[in-house]
Amino acid sequence: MEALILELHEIGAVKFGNFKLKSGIFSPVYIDLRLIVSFPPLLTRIAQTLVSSLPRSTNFDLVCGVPYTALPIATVVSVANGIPMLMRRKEIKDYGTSKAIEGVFEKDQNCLIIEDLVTSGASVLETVAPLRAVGLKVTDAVVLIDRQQGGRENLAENGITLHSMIKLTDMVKVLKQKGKIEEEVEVNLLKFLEENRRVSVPSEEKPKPKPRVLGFKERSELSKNPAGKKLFDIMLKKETNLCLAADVGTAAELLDIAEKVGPEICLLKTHVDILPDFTPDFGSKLRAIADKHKFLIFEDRKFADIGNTVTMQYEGGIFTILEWADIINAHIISGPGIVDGLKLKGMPRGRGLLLLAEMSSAGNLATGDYTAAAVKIAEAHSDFVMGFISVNPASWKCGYVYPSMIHATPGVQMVKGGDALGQQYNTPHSVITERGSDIIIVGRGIIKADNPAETAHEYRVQGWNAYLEKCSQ
Ligand code: 5BU
Repeated sequence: MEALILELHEIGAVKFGNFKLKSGIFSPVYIDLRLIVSFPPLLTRIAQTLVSSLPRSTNFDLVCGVPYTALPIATVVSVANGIPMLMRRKEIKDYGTSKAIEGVFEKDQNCLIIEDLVTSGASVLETVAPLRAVGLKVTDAVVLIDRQQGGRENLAENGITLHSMIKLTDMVKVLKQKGKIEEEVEVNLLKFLEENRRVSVPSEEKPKPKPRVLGFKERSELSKNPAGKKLFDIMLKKETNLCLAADVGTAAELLDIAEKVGPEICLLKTHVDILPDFTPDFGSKLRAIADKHKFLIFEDRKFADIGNTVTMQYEGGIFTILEWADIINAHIISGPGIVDGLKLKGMPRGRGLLLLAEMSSAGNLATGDYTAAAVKIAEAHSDFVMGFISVNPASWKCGYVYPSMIHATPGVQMVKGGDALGQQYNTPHSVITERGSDIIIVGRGIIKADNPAETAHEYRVQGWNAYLEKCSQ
């Protein structure tokens, strides 16, 4: 053991000074065992000694290392002794199998916990909980170094016997004897241990994991709707989450601005019923521009009628929206039949639907239970519903948990404010980061600007940077 202590000191795994520990207390010694992966013979020796130091009566079928530092130790223990290993995920995926424990096991098998260093025992308990939750028995934990600060007692209270190879006091004694540290350091450390005999396990045993922000790439894979997938892919490829609300006076102006702003946007939103010069070839002309600049077309028709009527409104009339719009939207006021109706026509054409879960205008009624109902309907029709018109999805109690859905937000300008008719504006940064949206829909902020293309570029940069910031959090 003496040789091992000296070697750990030699490689710099034991440092003396003033260090803040995970538990929040300051310590005159810091032990960093992450280094041992760089010293294979040492790692092998540690793994061998760990198992041989256990009392014969210790009974286990499996081993599981506490992530991350003890993972290589557990792996070597497993391989050297032919004992199967399990891995506990620190971050549980929200896709795939979403398993907390990886590996093969049977209920009631005994699992030995392997840890590098124990202070309060909190990390060991974080690993024990999911193992016990899947039906495994955990009665013993073995640790390379016990800091003697309550870990043994805290674990015992949870039915776990702690076996340690090296106790901190022994380590300090050896280092002092071998002239590696001054007497003052030893005295200081023993005093510290005396004063911090019991570091309690934080009452919140496990810090609540912050939901990880998935990027558009992962979310594209989750989307079940072809238009949704396409939009995620365009956003990523073009690096833009800007949608232009092209509320201009004529179809000619619309095609003109689409051409100019096209390179900056992922989506162009229309209200075709405001165009006095609309002609049947409008759709194909806009489609050509969309294909050239790689953006999708969203007709903000806000269907609201019963299923049967919307099928006709979608496909027929003079606008023949189904022909040229990749995406449409709908209120849910009439119930889920509206989605069935639109889906009947849109699905075979690979179209997508955004449900109006919220609106941007002051005093609107799309809140609370109404928003929750929209989410429920979307869930039930995720093959056709690709997302929502939303204003503050981060606040949804019903669950902002649908990474497969795209959240597009109108009411966006560079400064917070509103217009004289109830429109309310938030900034691109706030919409994407604080409010949890994906796409900023900007109308007058761009079309009324002196240079719409340049202004669109500014919105694009702000929107995209906010997305990158969100992903890096
Ligand atoms: P603005 O010029 O950026 O205010 O235009 C906003 C656009 O978004 C406009 O076309 C509206 O019809 C559209 N919109 C909205 O403002 N608020 C909503 O809740 C919905 C759509 Br839904």
